[in-house]
This record gives sequence, C-alpha cells and structure tokens, in this order.
Amino acid sequence: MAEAFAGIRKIRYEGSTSKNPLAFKHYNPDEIVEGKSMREHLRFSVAYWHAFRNGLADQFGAATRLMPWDDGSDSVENAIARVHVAFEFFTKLGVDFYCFHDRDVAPEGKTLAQTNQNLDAVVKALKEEQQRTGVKLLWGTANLFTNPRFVHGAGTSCNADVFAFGAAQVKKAMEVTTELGGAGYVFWGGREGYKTLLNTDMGREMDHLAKLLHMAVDYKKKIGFGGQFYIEPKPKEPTKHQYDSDSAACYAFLQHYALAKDFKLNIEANHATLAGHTFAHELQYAACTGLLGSVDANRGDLLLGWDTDQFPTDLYDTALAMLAILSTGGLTTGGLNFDAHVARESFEPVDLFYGHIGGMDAFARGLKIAAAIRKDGVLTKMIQTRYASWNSGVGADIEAGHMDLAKLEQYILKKGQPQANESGRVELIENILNEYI
Ligand code: XLS
Ligand code: NI
Ligand code: NI
Repeated sequence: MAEAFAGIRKIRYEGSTSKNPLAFKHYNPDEIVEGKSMREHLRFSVAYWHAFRNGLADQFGAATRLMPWDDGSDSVENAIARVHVAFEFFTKLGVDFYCFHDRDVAPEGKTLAQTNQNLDAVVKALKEEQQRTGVKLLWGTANLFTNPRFVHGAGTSCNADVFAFGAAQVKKAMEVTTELGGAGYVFWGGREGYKTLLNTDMGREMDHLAKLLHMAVDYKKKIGFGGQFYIEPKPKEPTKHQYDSDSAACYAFLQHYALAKDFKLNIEANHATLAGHTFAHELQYAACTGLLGSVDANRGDLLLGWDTDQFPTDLYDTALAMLAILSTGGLTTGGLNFDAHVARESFEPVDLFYGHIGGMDAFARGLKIAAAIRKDGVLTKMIQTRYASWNSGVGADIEAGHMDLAKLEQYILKKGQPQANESGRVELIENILNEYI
C-alpha cells in the first residue's frame, strides 16, 4: 500500500538546537524525569475524529482539508483504508495511543445490526494494525450526539426509544473497546443537557442519565472490561447547558447517584475555560477529589466563546497541568489525548504533524518545568509555611476533630485578636514561576 505521508520519516528527538520543523526539540521519549520515561509520563494519544474525520468546515464555510487518501464515501472500504493511514501517522509521530468514537471509525448502516457489522469489520482492521505496530487504544466512546435522533439527548432524551438506542450503542462501543484492549472508556454528554428549562424535567433527565451509567457499570462487570470509565466535563456547546458542566458538577452527580467509585474524569483544557475555570483548576479539583483520570490536551481561544480545540502550545498551561498531574503520582490508565484539530487555514497533510509535534513538545517542556519546580521545592515550601498555623495548637486541634463552636469561642475570648495575617506574596510567586518557564 502506498504511503499517505510519503516523504515524512519517523519524527525524532533532535534537541533544542534543531531547526528541523519535523523533529522534537523537547520530547525525548526515553529521557527519565522523576524516575519515569517521558513516554510513560505523558502517554500521548491522537484523537481519530479530529485527525482523520474533521474536514475543517465551520458555520460559514466548507471543508478545506486535503485528505488525498480518503475517497469521501461512507463505505466500509474507505473506513478500512483510513485505518491504515491513521496507523502510518501514529507510528511516524511516535505516539503510543489513540482514541475514537464508534462513528469515527465505521459508517452507520440502515439498521443497528448493519451498523454493528460495519463496526466489526473496521475493528478487525484496527486490531490487526494495533498488533502490527504496538499502538494501543487509550479509550473508546460512543457518538451519541451527531445523528438527528439525539436531538433531545441520549441518556437524557424525553424519548425512551432514543434512550434505548443510545444504550445499545454504548453496549456495542464497550464491547469493541474491550476487544481492542482499551485502557478506558469515555462518556461525554454533548447533548445531555437542555435548550430551555421550560420544556425540561431536569430531575427526571438526570435520573435517566444515572440509569444509563449504572447499566454501563453492570455491563462492564458482565463482559469483564478491565478499563477505567471516565466522564468528560463540558458546560455547554452543543447544548446551552450540559449536566456534566465541570469537575465539581460531575463530582456531585457521581456522589448523588452512587457512581463515584466507578468513574474518574477526563479533563479537557478548552472545556475548563468554557466553564469559566482554568485548566489547572479543573485538574486540581479532580485531583483533590480523587477523580483525576485522563486529559484531553488542547487549548481554547479566550477571545472566542466556543470549543476551538486548538493544539496546546502555552507553556504556563502545560507546566501547571503537569504540576497537578505529578501531584497525584502521575497518569496511570489515562493519557494526554490531543482532542485538537489544525486550523481551517492549515489544510495540508503535513500540518497534522506540525500540530501534534508542537503539542508534544509543549507538554514535554511542561513536564520538565513541573519536575524542576518540584525538585527545588520552592512552591511547596511556601505553601507549607503559609499553613503552618494548622500544624500545632488550635489548628491541629480543629483538624483532629477535637474542637467545636463553643470551644473555639472560649479560645478566642481568651486570646483576643487572631495572630496577624501574613502576605500572600502573589507577585513574588508569579515571578518565581517565570524563572522556571
Ligand atoms: C467535544 C468533546 C469530545 C469528547 C469525546 O467537545 O471533547 O470530543 O472528547 O466524545
Ligand atoms: Ni474531548
Ligand atoms: Ni472539546
């Protein structure tokens, strides 16, 4: 079979002095950082939907992307040909993982049975390519948002038949993820929300979504799927309000419906900013609640109010993200999945390499910066000093549960004013961070 990216060799690490645009300047897969190779720390993954199914159309203009390997048809043959192109790309780029939705890899048929047959045919090709190359599936998922049947949602649809269809699709997507040895399975509820509260029974919709997730947990046990389940928070787009709006909303939902032990979160940078948070905030909240599982590594444009899914290049973002990730002991089942597409203006095949190379180098630098900050311990020391009043005396008594309101009243009546506050040193800390970037 002819190469799709002829003329592009395997991307190598050439170090920071290299001027070769098709080389890594910072991502050196086997370099050891904090006792682990960069490859093991970063667990990079390519998103099939953006890399191979996104023609770059927008609300005002047609697709621009040149994909000469694709015949543009919805045939299974075209889908299988695309699998070979994808694995050529993964291996030339040197990523260990990829992610997909059921509908990215195989076309929908007239009936569910036909659709599932199509999927099986493509999964066979995916499996062969995984075995040939050693590239693995980070997670699979079901697309429950593109087809018009999901206009009112899937798990939260007002139409019980649509719920059933979505459930059947989740079942099959879990089966093929298991077949492909996937390390995880993602639930992103793009249409699980509402347009207007006036026609919405919110409580009933959330109950139904929880039912779907409980069914998935049961089925996971039944088929022996050993991967991790994730929910991917996003506040809006395509819906006006999505129930899984941010890490905190997901945590509350999972607790309320007794699902917390079965799920972690897949945090996406651009979804964090859409929710009015920073990427680091979402990661940190997930880390504190034990839910940090995986990452959709991308970047938004703060001047645009939608999910632009750009490749991550901001070193502050990647450094703070890696600090949060390292604080939990690092990624285990999860990875850094580039849920990102090239710009509509970057329509040539080589641009797909530039986008991923830049993202991988940005996260490699983020990792090195975070490791240097942790090694020097400056920030840790400042935080420890800041909370020193909790290490003894009344602080330690409160933390140990030995205090109540009356005792604290007595304490303050006796003491008078609290000890003086100290400066938060915000600017100093920002300056210190800049020393590392
Ligand atoms: C869309 C989401 C989607 C999920 C997978 O905004 O990021 O791509 O990652 O369904
Ligand atoms: Ni995503
Ligand atoms: Ni997104």
